[in-house]
Amino acid sequence: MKLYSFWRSLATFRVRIALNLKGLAPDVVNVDLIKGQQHAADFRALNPQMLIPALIDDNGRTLFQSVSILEYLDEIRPDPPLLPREPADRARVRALAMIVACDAHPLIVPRVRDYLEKELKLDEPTRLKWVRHWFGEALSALETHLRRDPQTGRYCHGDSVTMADICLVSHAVGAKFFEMDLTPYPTVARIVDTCLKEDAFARAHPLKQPGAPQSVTH
Ligand SMILES: N[C@@H](CCC(=O)N[C@@H](CS)C(=O)NCC(=O)O)C(=O)O
Repeated sequence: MKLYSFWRSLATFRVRIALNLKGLAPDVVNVDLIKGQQHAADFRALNPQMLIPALIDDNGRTLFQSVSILEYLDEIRPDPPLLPREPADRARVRALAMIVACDAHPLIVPRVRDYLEKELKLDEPTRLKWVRHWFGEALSALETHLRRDPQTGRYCHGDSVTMADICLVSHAVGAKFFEMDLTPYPTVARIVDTCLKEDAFARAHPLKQPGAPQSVTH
């Protein structure tokens, strides 16, 4: 397998966590999003959306979209499972994951921030306000869901890691990159701290990847 990755990419962070949980270690190809390498012709041919992650599987097929890749990895390597067994539980886990992957993350990615800067001419404080707003909206919704639902346990759903935790951690780590305080979201913060103590999460952390700086301030 081959993973197209960049240290800072939160969507790729999700896939790295799942790969670690499943004991898979693909070759890694760096796509430097800061240098704009996602727009290079060869990568565009691979993923017309010009986004990472992309994963080439053992049969040479190119997979894209992080949540789709998480589901794929779970299907080819069911152990440990990333989804619970019961349909309603699976729906809850997917819904928590989608708050991050479908509703929040798309609003803060480089192409959106570039558009705000270069097309709409928004200054940096205004752009930061945008990014923090959308991170906060999702954190607040996640906190409410997690705090009030008795199915929340050590992790987002019971006492096993699921794809909800993977997405939650990617979101919280991204929020920290923009210097957001997680104190108003204590359940989120507790679960994220628990996950990041685990090797599969810790090794996948953006700041542990090749080329990453020591720390990030947006
Ligand atoms: N929904 C996609 C999002 C992929 C995405 O936006 N990836 C970002 C990095 S986290 C990217 O490649 N951005 C490049 C750009 O915005 O130009 C997924 O979950 O895989």
